[in-house]
Amino acid sequence: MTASQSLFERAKQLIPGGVNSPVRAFRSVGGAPFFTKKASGATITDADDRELIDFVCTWGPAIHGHDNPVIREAIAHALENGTSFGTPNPYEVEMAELIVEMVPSVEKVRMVNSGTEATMSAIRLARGYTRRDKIVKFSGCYHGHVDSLLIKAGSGALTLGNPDSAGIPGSFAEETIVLPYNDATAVEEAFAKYPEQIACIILEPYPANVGLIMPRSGYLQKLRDLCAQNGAVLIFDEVMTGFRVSAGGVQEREGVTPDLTTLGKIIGGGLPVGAFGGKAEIMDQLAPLGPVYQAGTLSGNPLAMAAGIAALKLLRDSDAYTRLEKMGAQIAEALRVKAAEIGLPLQVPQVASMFCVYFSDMPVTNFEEATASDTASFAPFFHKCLERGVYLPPSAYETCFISTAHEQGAIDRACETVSAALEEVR
Ligand code: HOZ
Repeated sequence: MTASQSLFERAKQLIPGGVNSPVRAFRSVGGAPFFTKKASGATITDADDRELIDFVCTWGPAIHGHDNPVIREAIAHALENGTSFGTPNPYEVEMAELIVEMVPSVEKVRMVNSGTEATMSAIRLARGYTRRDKIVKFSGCYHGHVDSLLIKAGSGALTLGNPDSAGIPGSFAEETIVLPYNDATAVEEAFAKYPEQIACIILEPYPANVGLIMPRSGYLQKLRDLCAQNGAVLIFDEVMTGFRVSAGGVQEREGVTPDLTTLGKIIGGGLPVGAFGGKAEIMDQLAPLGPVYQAGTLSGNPLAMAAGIAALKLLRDSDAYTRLEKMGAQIAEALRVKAAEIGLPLQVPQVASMFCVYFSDMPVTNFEEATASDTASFAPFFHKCLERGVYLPPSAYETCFISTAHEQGAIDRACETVSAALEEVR
């Protein structure tokens, strides 16, 4: 028995499914997960000393690769002064200044501890601000495991076949209107059907938990206009895309300004964090200024803030996005060229350092098309890559991430590997 197998056996006795987050369990690709004992740069090392080029990047946060020396130094420096204070601290102010400087729509921001907390708090704030109950989300968009948002959700919920989780009261679900992504008419109809009842529209502006879907031209601006016309709050969930597709996220790339934005992953530099921010007029509805309650013992934790500040400054003060865009384009092109050469129907959406593969002959524009793709072919592709030392997310519905630490060597090796794997699964 390998060290990973032995750890998994022990874990299964004590931890449900042996994992602390379901998508780690390899359920949809088969086999057992490996356990990671260390990670450095673009590489993770499993409990059996196997080295893998990592395209999961801790599901997004590791944009500078693992164990980046600048981030490690920032954490070590903060650690000298303590781990948690329960009072305001100077790091929180610097973090807020950086987020406001870099994310176009954010005038004020509050730190939380995860992306789930950020989206949960943002929809409460939208409801409190508008004094309305209904919310609109899109099928396949995943916003963490928030009750009202775990309906037609993506990510692990979809991977495991539970896009509508058990345990959500019917009365909660009734307040969530689920619409198809990329269909502006459906949104117009919802506003007509529920006049002055919709508090907010929340969406991943580039849905990245059902593969990776790009918005149709003009779609995001149309949502912006419809929210303005109908007095609803537009929330961009940029937990995955924030600081990933550009310094200012999708809103900067697309030139569309939401009212609120949720953030996470990269802003923690690898430590647990989340944030939500936006228009001061809305944010000032939060306690202690306003009537919308939201709190957290570890919010603004000094270690997480120090790590996140270092990560954001590295992005702001370098050519990281140019390099990431180039690496993303190279690997997507390698996949497309190989698929064309062997006559395999394959779609490879890619934006900056995010990409995915759909085994499909049609471009994928929404949840229905994503789930209609040949997801069964993903499992052998995943395992062929893993056998050759390339770790992709263990689900057809997750997005691959590249870090600045990948460099040319790792990308060249990965291009060869994914091409060889495609040939074998054809
Ligand atoms: N947002 C991540 C999935 N796309 C979270 C990973 C997890 O669920 O563990």
